Amino acid sequence: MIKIITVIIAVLLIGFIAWWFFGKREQKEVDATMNDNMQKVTVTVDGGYSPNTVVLKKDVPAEVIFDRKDPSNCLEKVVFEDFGINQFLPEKQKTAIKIDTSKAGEYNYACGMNMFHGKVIVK
Ligand SMILES: [Cu+2]
Repeated sequence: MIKIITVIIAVLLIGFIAWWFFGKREQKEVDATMNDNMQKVTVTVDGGYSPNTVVLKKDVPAEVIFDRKDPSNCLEKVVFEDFGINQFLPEKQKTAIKIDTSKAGEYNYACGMNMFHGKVIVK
């Protein structure tokens, strides 16, 4: 009987963890807006990245502005491996990061510990 209860609890726990990591984060795509011949889009950093995916136009200078509201040092850095960017984001501030839009593609980024992920799509 104890074994069955243990198994049930383990399954519930695994289900909860899976939901926490994969289910909760909404996956919405947002297009950048044009402003002075530049496209800009703001990503709120608060328990993850929102919106999770931003879409940029190819060959138009672009900035992704990270608005860090989260106090945890987990999200204090944003890393774009493809661009060699490892940028510190001061808390309660907006940090603009220039993105190279010369090549179409999907570029993933993550927090410094590779726990939270977001994506920039250039097309
Ligand atoms: Cu982290």
